Amino acid sequence: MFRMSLALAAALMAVSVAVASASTTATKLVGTDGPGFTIGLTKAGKKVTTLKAGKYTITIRDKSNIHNFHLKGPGLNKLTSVGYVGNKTWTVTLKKGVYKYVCDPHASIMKGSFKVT
Ligand SMILES: [Cu+2]
Repeated sequence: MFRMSLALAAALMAVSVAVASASTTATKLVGTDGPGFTIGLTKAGKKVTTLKAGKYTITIRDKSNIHNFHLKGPGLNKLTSVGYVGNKTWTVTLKKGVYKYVCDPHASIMKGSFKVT
């Protein structure tokens, strides 16, 4: 009887560990600005239009020293500096609402948005 409950406890623990690690795995996104007058956010190579609320890892590829990547939305306001060129990784928690990304010096033409549900 004792053996059985121990085995059961071990099995339950294994299940809860698996669930915990699955829920903390962040979805990967890629944000790119430059080298031309373009800005975008993709998930597995596709343009992001909607996302589920949760944790995300965003790799920013800032390819130009005249552009930047600025992401704003509920509980979030992150940006690279205009002069910066290179990659940055942001770990963010996206909440329900609309998020917008722009290149600050060219916000009228370099912009995009997506909805988090
Ligand atoms: Cu720009």
